[in-house]
Amino acid sequence: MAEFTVYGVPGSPYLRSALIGFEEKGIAYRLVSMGFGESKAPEHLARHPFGRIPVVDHGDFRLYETQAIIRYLDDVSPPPSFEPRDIRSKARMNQLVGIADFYFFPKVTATISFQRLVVPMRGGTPDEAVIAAAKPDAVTCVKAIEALMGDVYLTGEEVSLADIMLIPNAHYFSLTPEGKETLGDGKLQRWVERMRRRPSFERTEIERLKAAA
Ligand SMILES: N[C@@H](CCC(=O)N[C@@H](CS)C(=O)NCC(=O)O)C(=O)O
Repeated sequence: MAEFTVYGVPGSPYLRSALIGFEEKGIAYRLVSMGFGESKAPEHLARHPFGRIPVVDHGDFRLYETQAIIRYLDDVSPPPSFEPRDIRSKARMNQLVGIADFYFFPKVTATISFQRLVVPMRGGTPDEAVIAAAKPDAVTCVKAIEALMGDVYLTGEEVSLADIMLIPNAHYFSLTPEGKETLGDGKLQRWVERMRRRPSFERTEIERLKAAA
């Protein structure tokens, strides 16, 4: 198989989902580690017109959008697949992927987790108004996911695309005071702990990615 090159900023949840996809499949990749703000530089806009990460090159084939990347990895590699065979479990997986993409990332990660974890890292003070306004959305996300998820992984006994898309976001949230309060030791928090123990999660830790860059 041609070589995979991944462009992204270590610490980004979407980059981590893509890398977990590689690690779960045991597919080798080379990470081109970018800095904050570099996603809007002309060099990166030539790769991704929306100025986002990750972007993946597989030989001369370029792909962006994390779901598309992980589904491609699934298609070019042998089973087990990231998609459950059962039709309703697959529908549930797609539903949970939608929740991760359209609700959890913009309404929880980009607000609470960003303010609590990223802003202080850059020397700033978290905006408490942004955090307070996002708390009801976070509660809705957690309750909705807990109502839909399976007992082991999100859509059954095996890791699916839904687990891979949600874990970086849910993990960041679990590190914040609001996350600890909302998740408690409930079903979603227990799933976060289960996902954290997987080698794919350990191998994509920000410190490890930075050290390898
Ligand atoms: N829909 C895109 C979203 C990717 C995305 O929002 N990535 C964030 C990092 S987690 C990003 O590129 N942020 C940089 C920016 O907005 O300038 C995907 O699935 O890949």
